[in-house]
Amino acid sequence: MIHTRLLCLALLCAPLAGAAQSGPFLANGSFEEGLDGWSHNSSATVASGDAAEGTHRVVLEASEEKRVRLQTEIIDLTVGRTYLLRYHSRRCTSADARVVVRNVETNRYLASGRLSETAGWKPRELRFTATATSARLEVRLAAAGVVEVDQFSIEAVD
Ligand SMILES: [Ca+2]
Repeated sequence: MIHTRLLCLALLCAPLAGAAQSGPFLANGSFEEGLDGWSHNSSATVASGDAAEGTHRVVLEASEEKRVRLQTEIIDLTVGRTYLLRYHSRRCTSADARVVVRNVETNRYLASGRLSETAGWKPRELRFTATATSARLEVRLAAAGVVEVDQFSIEAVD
């Protein structure tokens, strides 16, 4: 009898757990599929080995004349809900380098974070509250230099 009840509970709970919003909210955040799902200009390249996660990482390089932006869409957000963006970066030599989460319609920043100058991979976290059901994640170099990035992920925190 007890076993039957537990089984019924498990069957009832399983669909609810599956319906919980769990992301991944962005595609190919670790660049294991190259730059699929990301748009970029010519100075974004995928490199193999020594990645923060998996096999691949991305190297961005900006010159004095040419800024660099790598971007992807964050999807399936719930307006008003708070999210945590995690990413890894290293070897940043640009004086103006940022990770930005932007509302595309209003053009406003929802969050902005630094890129790491350390030789080893450094994890960072950015919190943002969704103001639309999608947003844009950008990695921007607005001054000459390079940076390596990998392992972007997003989870809901409330
Ligand atoms: Ca990777």
